[in-house]
Amino acid sequence: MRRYPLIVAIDETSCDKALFSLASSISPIVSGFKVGIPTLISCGLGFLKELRSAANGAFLIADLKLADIGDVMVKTTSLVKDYVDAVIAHAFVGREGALDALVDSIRKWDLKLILVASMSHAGSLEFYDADLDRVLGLVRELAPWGVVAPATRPEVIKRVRIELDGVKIVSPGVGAQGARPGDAICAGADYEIIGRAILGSKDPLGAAVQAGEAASRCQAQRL
Ligand code: BMP
Repeated sequence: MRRYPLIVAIDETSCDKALFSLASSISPIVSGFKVGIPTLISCGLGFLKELRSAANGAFLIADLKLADIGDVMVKTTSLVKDYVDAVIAHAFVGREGALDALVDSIRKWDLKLILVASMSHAGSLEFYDADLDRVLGLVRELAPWGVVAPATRPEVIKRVRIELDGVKIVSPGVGAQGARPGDAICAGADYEIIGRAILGSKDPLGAAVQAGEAASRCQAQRL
C-alpha cells in the first residue's frame, strides 16, 4: 500500500506499550515518525530502538532541535545515529563552527539532515521569517535533505519551494495549531507533520487516514 505523505510527531511522555501498538498500527500508512525531546527524555534512547521495529519501514526522525556549537551537536547526534534516519537542527546557529561540523558528520554517518527554516508559531515572524532570505541562502549552501517550513503559513512554503529546488519540505502546524490537512502539501511541501491531531484522537488510525487522504489529493493536483 502507498504511504501517505505524513510524519507522525511523537511528543508523549508516557512510554507504555500502548504507544508502540498505536505506532505499529499507524506505521504501514504513514511515511515516518518524528520523536521529540519530551519522549526522548522520558523514555530514553531505547524508545527509538523499539520504535524502529514497530515502524514497518516508515522513516524515523530524531527531533533534537539542535542549536549549539558544532562539537556538541555532533556529540548529541552520535547518540542517536544508529537508531534514526534523520535529525533536525536549527539553521540560525549558522555555518562556521556549528552546522559545517554537523553536516560533515551527518554525511559520514549517512544520515539525513533537516534544517529549521521557519516555524509554525507566530514568534517565528520575529527572527526566522524576518531574515528568511539569508536563512534560505545558508540552507542552499549546506544542501540538507530537508527543511522545516510552516503549514500555518503556506505563503512561506511557496517561497521555500521556489528557492530550494530539490530540498524536501516537512511542514508542522496541522490540526492542533490550526492548519488544515493538505494545506501544506498544496503549497508545495513534501510531508505534513501531525502530532496531537492523530495521537490525541479517539481514533488515531481514522484521523491519519483522513489527513492522509487530504494530503494525497493535494499531491495528485500538483502532479
Ligand atoms: P502538533 O501536530 O501536535 O502540533 O505537533 C507538531 C510537532 O511539530 C511537534 O513535535 C513540534 O515540536 C513540531 N514543530 C512545530 O510544531 N513547529 C515547528 O515550527 C517545528 C516543529 O518541529
